[in-house]
Amino acid sequence: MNIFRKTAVIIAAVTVVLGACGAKRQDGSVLRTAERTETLAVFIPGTASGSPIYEMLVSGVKRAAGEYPGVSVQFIEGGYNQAEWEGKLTALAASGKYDLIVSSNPSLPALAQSVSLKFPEQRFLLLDGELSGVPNIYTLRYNQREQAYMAGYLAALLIDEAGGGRIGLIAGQEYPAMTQTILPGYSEGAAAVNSGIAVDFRVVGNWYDAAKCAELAAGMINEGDRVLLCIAGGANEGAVQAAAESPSSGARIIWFDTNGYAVRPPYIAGSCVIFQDKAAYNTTKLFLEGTLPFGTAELVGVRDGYVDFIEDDPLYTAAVSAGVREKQHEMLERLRSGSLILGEKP
Ligand code: RBF
Repeated sequence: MNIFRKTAVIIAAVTVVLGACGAKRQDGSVLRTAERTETLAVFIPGTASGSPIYEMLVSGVKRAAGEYPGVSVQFIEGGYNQAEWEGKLTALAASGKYDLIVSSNPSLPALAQSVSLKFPEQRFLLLDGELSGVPNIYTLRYNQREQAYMAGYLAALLIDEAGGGRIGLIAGQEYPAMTQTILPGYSEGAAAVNSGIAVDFRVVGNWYDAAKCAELAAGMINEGDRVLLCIAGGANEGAVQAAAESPSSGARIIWFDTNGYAVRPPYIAGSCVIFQDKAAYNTTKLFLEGTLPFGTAELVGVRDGYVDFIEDDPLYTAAVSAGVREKQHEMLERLRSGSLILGEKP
């Protein structure tokens, strides 16, 4: 090895070792993990408890920040009055206290962009939303066509096994990701099994009212819905209660975002998950290491390890017949291997 190659190898090795210790300062020197002193705000658009997607946001950021002794995180619940969110975000930015505001919601990118007009230095890390080209905002969202397709496929398999019935989807509210991606993905998954199955779509009107959701779900079950996909945050428990109160109907719930089998066995027949805890952890760490690509919008799905269906839970095995599980597994393997490709928009 000549002297130039040797020097290059040594420089590369030193860079790798230093790089592993922490991020670079603007002058090129390296900031070690123990020296990081950022203050982060996690803005929860609603309340954390009961909403799987927000619980994962909180745990992921907590875990990342916990690896840096000097980094502090404040968790702020925005509440359910969506008209107040922009004002609350503006106050956080105006305080000048936070190096980064982390949040999760499809409506957040537009609000953050509006806040940025007054506070262009404020940086945002936004999950479950999309906006590219704004230099202080980074977004990451999930392929929810895949996530919803898995739910629809299972729902239709269960209907076929039961000898008929409708499938339902209960949403907290109507929003573009729901009407343009999740609902069509759910219908598409069901149609792949049986094109004759009708999808009954209903809206609670908020993300917390379990009593209203229970009433809605009971009505749907009475009218012949046998499988309900519930995406209504804290209101979901109402649908679970309605299914549990009508055991003779055979009604089953499909859980979205996290593993929900243990919520009420054996009424939860499927869990179509996004790994938002992992996304929140990884992206917060990238920020703390100085390498989060602000200005970009990422989309992650099954093949990236961020969307999947939980098959290895004994509660799933107990709740669903081997025949249905086998067919669901065969579809999941096609998605995981890439032989079935579902782009984000159906
Ligand atoms: N999902 C929840 O689980 N809880 C919520 O409080 C909640 N609030 C939302 C508010 C708005 C304005 C929008 C557009 C979506 C909300 N979602 C909520 C849905 C969430 O972003 C996501 O689509 C679902 O969790 C499915 O992954």
